[in-house]
Amino acid sequence: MKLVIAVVQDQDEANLLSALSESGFQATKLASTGGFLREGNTTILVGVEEEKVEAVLDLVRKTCRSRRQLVTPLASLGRIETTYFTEPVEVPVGGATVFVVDVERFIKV
Ligand code: 2BA
Repeated sequence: MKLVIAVVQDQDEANLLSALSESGFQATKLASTGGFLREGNTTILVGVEEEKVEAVLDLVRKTCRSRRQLVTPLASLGRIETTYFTEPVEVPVGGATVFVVDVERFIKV
C-alpha cells in the first residue's frame, strides 16, 4: 500500500476531493501552511493500493492548476537590525507537490 501526500492550493482542494470521492478513493484533508509564502494551503492524504497510485495522480493533474503569486521578500540591511520590503516578485505555485510513500501497516480499528 502507498500513501499519496498532495500539497495543493486551497482553490483546487474542493475539486480534487470531489474527483477522488467520485472515483471511490478515501481521502483526508489537512489545513497546512507553506514554509516559503507562509500562506494557507491544503494537504490531502490518500491511502491506496500501489496499482491505483497513477489513477490518483491523474486526478491531481486534472484538478490542480499552476498559478503565479506575488510575494514581497524581506531583505536585511546588513548589520543594521532593520528589515525592509523589496520589490514584489512573482513565484509559480502548484499545481501540486506530491509525495508517494510506502505504508508499512494499514490498520482500521
Ligand atoms: P510554499 O513553501 O509557500 O511555496 C510556494 C511557492 O514558492 C513554491 O511553489 C515555489 O514556487 C516558491 N518557493 C518555495 N520556496 C522557495 C525558495 N526558497 N525560493 C524561491 N521560491 C520558492 P511549489 O513548489 O508549487 O510549492 C507549493 C507548496 O508545496 C509549498 O508552499 C509547500 O507548502 C509545499 N512544498 C513544496 N515543496 C516541498 C517540499 N520539498 N517539502 C515539503 N513541502 C513542499
